[in-house]
Amino acid sequence: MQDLVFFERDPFSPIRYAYEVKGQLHREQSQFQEILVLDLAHFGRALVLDGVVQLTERDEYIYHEMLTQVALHSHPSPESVLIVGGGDGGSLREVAKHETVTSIDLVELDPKVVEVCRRFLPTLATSFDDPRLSTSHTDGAQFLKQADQQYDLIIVDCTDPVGPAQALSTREFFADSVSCLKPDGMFVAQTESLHFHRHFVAEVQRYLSQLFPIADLYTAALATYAGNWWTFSVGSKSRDPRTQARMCQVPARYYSDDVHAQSFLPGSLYRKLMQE
Ligand code: AG3
Repeated sequence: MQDLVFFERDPFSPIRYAYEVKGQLHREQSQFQEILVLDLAHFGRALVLDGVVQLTERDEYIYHEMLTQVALHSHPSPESVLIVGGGDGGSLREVAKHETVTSIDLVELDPKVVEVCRRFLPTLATSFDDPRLSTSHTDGAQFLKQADQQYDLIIVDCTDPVGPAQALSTREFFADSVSCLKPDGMFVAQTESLHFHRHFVAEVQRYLSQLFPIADLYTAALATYAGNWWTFSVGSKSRDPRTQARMCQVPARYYSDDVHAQSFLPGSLYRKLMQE
């Protein structure tokens, strides 16, 4: 019998992944996108939006811990956190580990993503009933433009910067984020791969360095996303994100004190990236 194979349709990547599939758990067309949950042979369950793999159980913890825990540990006492996107609950699960956090706003455009992930990805969707959480289903860029609140931390856990998520990597969106952060607040976003999207990463870094006193970049190696050398871009109003304000004090499988320090791009590589 022939293997069942899922071909990823990733318009933002120059290669195409083929995943061996054990079964399809769910498929629906929401108002915004096609939502698919697959059971993959090597990677566990996967969430696929409009043909692009958003996470697999195999390495989602590396992505979600790194997206959230670095900034959470660079801040001495993060209380109010905004998550833009992140409807699968993976980033929320990480933020909820911190007892200092008293309020979490999750702004996820598509309510169906939350519904589907609560049903099929229980190891990610652990914290949707957390009493500190308020969820809004609206566009993240619009939300920030109208927000009159200030956060300690803004985390952007979005899809690729094509289609609806494009608005989340513009200079305007970053500028709105600056206005919605407290004086020692921090911004962090997933910003694609250094192998395939170097110019995009450099553009984000340029905008952040124009708007924040500190802009920086760290990476993690992920098997799931084409390009693999995955980047996380930080903008900070006062604190150096390379320095932990608190030692790691939450359960984590990948993140740790030495991982924090070593995940940042060495200075020589950072300068080369910014030159071109
Ligand atoms: N965040 C998107 C990662 C980028 C996926 N891109 C790709 N496969 N080309 C995923 C949301 C997880 N919380």
